[in-house]
Amino acid sequence: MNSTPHERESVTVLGLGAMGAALAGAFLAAGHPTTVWNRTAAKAEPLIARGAAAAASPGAAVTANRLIVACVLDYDALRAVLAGQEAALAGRTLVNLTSGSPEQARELADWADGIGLDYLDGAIMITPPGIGGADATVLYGGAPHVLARHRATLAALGEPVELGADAGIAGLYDTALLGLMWSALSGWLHGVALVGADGVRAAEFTPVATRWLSGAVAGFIGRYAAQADARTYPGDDASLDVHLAAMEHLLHASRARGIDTALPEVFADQARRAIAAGHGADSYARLIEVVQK
Ligand code: FVH
Repeated sequence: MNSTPHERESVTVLGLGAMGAALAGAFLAAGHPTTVWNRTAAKAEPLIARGAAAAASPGAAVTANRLIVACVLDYDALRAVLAGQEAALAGRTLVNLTSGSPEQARELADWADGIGLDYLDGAIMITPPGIGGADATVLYGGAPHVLARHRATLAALGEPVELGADAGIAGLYDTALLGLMWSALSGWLHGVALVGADGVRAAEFTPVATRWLSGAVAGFIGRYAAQADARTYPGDDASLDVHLAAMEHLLHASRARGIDTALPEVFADQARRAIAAGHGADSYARLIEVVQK
């Protein structure tokens, strides 16, 4: 039997920017009674029209529900919102989806612990239009029993991924994954520029690129993860010598087309340094030791 909306856990959302509004909208769509607060009150209106309750102050928002989800600009903004609410927050759960550093998350977790507030720190790995969709994942660090208690509610936002008890771990993964994303996006743009110089449209190149990334390259990463952990790098698939020769082709083709070579120079430089240190027969995973210095 389907549950009625009022059988769902109720939730407060603090912050109704692009992301906070999407979070509140996803809770409403999943049938969770939702109270919202935003510094600029007008941003609550579309959500009120969809059934959200508006809180007139952070204090009213905090006391409305046991579960509070916050998503504001940064940790300074969140601390400003929560200032003076310590007594009201005790005994509740704060799920902070504001981006920040692992250190900021750990500091906030210590503060929460000191006032008797359960705390989860989360990192949203999708943009607002994707919230609640199939590609949405949210990473969480914090006490496992707290995530277990609210998991069904938080699943309305995206697949919850539990990373462990350290409140800083989601922010750490977030920064690492964003670095991976920017590297991949810039690599794709370099490829678009390269083939584009010879008349190939981005839309023609991209299906080939995404097939390569999600299949072969994902497989390489899986193989090299085991090598990086074991600190052994057998170059039995492709040696660094082979990689560097191909990188030189990329540099040559880029220069010949007047394309910026800053990106390929980064990984060619790493490969040259590893080879100069005597590791030319090793796999690409050997470069972890260049990156780690
Ligand atoms: N948008 C995205 O794609 C990314 C995806 C990954 C996670 N991020 C993080 O989410 C946080 C919020 O991002 P956002 O996209 O919602 O940002 P804005 O639309 O700019 O909304 C900012 C909200 O923060 C409020 N705010 C700012 N300063 C204060 C303050 N001093 N006191 C109280 N609230 C404050 C702002 O309020 P207002 O300007 O509407 O009054 C908005 O509610 C962020 O950490 C991303 O990195 C999003």
